[in-house]
Amino acid sequence: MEVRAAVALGAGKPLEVTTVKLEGPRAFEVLVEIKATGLCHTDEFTRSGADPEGIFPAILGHEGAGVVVEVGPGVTSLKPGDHVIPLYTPECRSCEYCLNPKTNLCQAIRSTQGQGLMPDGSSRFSTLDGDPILHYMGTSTFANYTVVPEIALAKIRPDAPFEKVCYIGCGVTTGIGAVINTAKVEIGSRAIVFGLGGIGLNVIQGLRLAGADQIVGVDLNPAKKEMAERFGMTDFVNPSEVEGDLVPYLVNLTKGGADYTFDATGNVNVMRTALESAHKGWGESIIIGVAPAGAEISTRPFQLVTGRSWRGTAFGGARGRTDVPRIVDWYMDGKIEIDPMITHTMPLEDINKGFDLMHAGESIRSVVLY
Ligand code: NAD
Ligand code: DAO
Ligand code: ZN
Repeated sequence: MEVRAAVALGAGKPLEVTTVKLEGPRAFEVLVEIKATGLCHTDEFTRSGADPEGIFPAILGHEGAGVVVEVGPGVTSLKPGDHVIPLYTPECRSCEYCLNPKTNLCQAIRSTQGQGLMPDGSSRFSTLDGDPILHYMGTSTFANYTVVPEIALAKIRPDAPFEKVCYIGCGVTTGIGAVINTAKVEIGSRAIVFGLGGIGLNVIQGLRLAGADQIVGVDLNPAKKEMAERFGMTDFVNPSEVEGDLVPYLVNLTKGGADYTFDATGNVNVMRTALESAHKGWGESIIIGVAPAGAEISTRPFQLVTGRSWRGTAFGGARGRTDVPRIVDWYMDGKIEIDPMITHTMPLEDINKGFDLMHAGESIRSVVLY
């Protein structure tokens, strides 16, 4: 079939909105009509060429929601008409990783997904001339139809609005999951969140959900303060207004250091500050941000010897087919908020404007509506 897609033709080039060919689903694959997709920094990381593993031409996008149109042979868990959220972290429920409760990093289709291919080693997308176009993160939601492995689709309730719950496909789950699944924050905790963008705001609402007493937000952009307060931030710190070292300032503000700190900037210097402002003896610092290629983190080992720990999280530690439908329920039940974070919507034709808004720091989330 012919579908409309925003194609990343090469590093640093604007996406080209065009018609491409999409082959139907093969065994254990599903054809999904994408109804809405968010624009995340990771798409931009790849589009811009900053991602050393970026491969082109490809159809980016990993924060979508849509409807199953057709299932390939062997698919048992989904049928046409089901509403779904594609998962860049699949959940096969049978690999060594899925069977280990300590991780969500299913490896069942890891190698082909990283090469922009379906699990059988081929692509379903091609140009009208028949030249292959690569998939991206196993999801390729910047197309109005896409083919996704069955194990990379979470079935969600049919009354959830696509244009809101698409954000659960990455940002919401990553932020809230970092708090609930990775840190396992206890009621009454003190926490610091570095970076109050699309991820950090969801860490903040995760902390509110978990019952944290103090939620400190740190951002260089003072315009982020108002929205973060709306989601539960109790204290705002702009590092450019702090005289002297930020670590002792934050340790003092949190009465000895935070129980939990979260990096949602991707800046390795911020990651160090986050670790060192965690409480001596028990503070945990969780890295969410994806640092530039080749970047390294450092601290004095004595920081760890004296009881702080440094951890990381991907997709908020969520097992997508199990956890994503629950998070959709939380949204529908009013336990979490999404609507205020979707600051812009646009048709696929204007997708590059969405990336311009991201660069200008004017959007939290832009969503493409098909
Ligand atoms: P964003 O650009 O919307 O937000 C980043 C925020 O950090 C901005 O508000 C910015 O002003 C602030 N900031 C930048 N430098 C700072 C500094 N030195 N001190 C304080 N604040 C600073 O980005 P986002 O969409 O929220 O993503 C955040 C990070 O999370 C990115 O690195 C992204 O790639 C990563 N990410 C990780 C996962 C995962 O599974 N681990 C998933 C999605 C995104
Ligand atoms: O299993 O080796 C692996 C890769 C897991 C990929 C997890 C990616 C999480 C961070 C990227 C940001 C996603 C938007
Ligand atoms: Zn698995």
